[in-house]
Amino acid sequence: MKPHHTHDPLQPHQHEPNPAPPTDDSTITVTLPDRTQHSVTVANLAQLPLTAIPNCYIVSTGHGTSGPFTFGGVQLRHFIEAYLSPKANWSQVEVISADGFGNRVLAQELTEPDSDRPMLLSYLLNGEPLTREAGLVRLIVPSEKDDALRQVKWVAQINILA
Ligand SMILES: Nc1nc2c(c(=O)[nH]1)N[C@H]1C(S)=C(S)[C@@H](COP(=O)(O)O)O[C@H]1N2
Ligand SMILES: [Mo]
Repeated sequence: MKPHHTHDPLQPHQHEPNPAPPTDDSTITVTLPDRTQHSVTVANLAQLPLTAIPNCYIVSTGHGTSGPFTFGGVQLRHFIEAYLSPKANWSQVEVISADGFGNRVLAQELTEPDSDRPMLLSYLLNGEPLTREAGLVRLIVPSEKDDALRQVKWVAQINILA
């Protein structure tokens, strides 16, 4: 068992933001708890219910705050429910970019009942498709207000863990 204080690269405390897409490849692969893999496109995401969240800010400790933005996309929770059977157990999901930056989201973070500002796999910025430059598909965590360490651009892997 790992000691409790082990540094988790998917829960960073600071980070120099990468300004440009890491690759030309925008493929997204979801890995399910049974280890099967499926590729996901923006068109697949667009078939799931759309949630729009206004007044989102990207707060960079290095280069200032941008926004307000309305991000639109599929709730991370709805995405996971679409890929898993209702009885499937899962405990956390890793959302990782091709540049290695990523975030770990615990199942309990997605089930807090009063959240009207849920986490999104966002592909719309102010109603327009998110450009590859801006992330193409970006994890948006509206509850994160002090920095942007969870706002993962260029999502490439979504690993749902049992
Ligand atoms: N894939 C990826 N996402 C990332 C980063 C990164 O380096 N790579 N940097 C994070 C940090 S530290 C910041 S401040 C914001 C910057 O987002 P912006 O380019 O929209 O201002 O992206 C976050 N998401
Ligand atoms: Mo940042």
